[in-house]
Amino acid sequence: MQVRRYEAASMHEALTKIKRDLGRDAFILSSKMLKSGNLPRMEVTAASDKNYYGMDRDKAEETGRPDLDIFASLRSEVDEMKAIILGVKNGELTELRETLNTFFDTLGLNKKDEYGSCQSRVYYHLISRGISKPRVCKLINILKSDFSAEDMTDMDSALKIIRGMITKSIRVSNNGTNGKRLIAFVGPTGVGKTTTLAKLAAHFALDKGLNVALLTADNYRIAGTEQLKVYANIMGLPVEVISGKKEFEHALTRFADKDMILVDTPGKSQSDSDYMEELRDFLSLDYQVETNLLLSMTSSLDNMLDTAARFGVINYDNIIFTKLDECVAFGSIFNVVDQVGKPVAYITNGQNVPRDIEKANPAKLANLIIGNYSGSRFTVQRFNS
Ligand SMILES: Nc1nc2c(ncn2[C@@H]2O[C@H](COP(=O)(O)OP(=O)(O)OP(=O)(O)O)[C@@H](O)[C@H]2O)c(=O)[nH]1
Ligand SMILES: [Mg+2]
Repeated sequence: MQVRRYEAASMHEALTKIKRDLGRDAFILSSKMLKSGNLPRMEVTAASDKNYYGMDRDKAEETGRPDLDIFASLRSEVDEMKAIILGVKNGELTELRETLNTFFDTLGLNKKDEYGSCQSRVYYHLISRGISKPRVCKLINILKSDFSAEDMTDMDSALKIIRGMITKSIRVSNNGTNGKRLIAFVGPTGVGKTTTLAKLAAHFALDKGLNVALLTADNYRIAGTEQLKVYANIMGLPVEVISGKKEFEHALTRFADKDMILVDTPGKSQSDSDYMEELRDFLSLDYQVETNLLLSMTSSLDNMLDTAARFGVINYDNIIFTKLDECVAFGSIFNVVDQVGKPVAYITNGQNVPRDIEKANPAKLANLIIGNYSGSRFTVQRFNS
């Protein structure tokens, strides 16, 4: 096998050179962008199963020169490796060594004692819960700096300390507790905005005895308005469909006597920038609005973070995590709140209206995030009320 390293301005240029030198059967071992200079350059390492004479291995064996071929091929590999090593600048090697050291240190692999191995088990456990690698490293580094090795005699005690750190990092907020009586629900399509609004309407109107009205800005789809009207009729609450800011303001005047007004919004792709602008304009009122962004736990972490960032233009107040009942790992909750820094208002855990909703509780969320771990066994955890 021949291994060769190429530098080129683009992948296309590199592939052309590779095909020319190593033939059509060549394959890519690695590729990376190079930092040096102003123009982007790529480094591509490729290999081919042809020998130095440009023949397939089978053919070389037929011609009776395999030893010579293997020797030539090995020499070529050594030359290529030499070129790669010489190509790495001294500073980069030091940087690489430091990065690897920090990583091994975080994992506890630099220490051969119990403390070290406990750390690595904690690391892998937290990763398995869906907490991102940088956050796991951050948690373990705090753990190491704030607690002595004696405090972390086993995995249970280390996880208990981490559970405490996560509990402290989660802020909560309950709708209406900050004095705002106008509460809006925004988020991507199908996350559970209308269902969650209905659950909270029942809680405020039926359990708390508040005078509640419902508004929906979802006038795009008949089903969107009908769904809320059905819930409003069952609960005996007034509901209005509003199409635009003027109608919104008029409805607010009409509902001036209400203790609480809950506003549903239509789900649309967050990549629709016109929609985000419309929504921002719609919610910029003389009245104070408390806005909840709903994020579904069935979404990937990248999608949740992207949604949270895009809805950032409307400066929402709280996050509501939905569909926890459909999940077994809850690390994303920590990843999102740690990155976004907004309080969590509620979590929802099922389709049943009004039952499947709970106020966010930091200790309970931290328990869910860490998962069940007792002794040396991890058991799959589902959400239980
Ligand atoms: N499993 C589960 N399903 C849920 C939960 N909340 C809502 N759903 C379901 O998710 C689906 C969509 O819910 P909706 O409330 O219509 O979602 P939406 O965000 O209003 O949707 P659009 O208005 O179309 O954007 C429905 O089938 C709900 O029953 C939850 O906590 N768990
Ligand atoms: Mg809806």
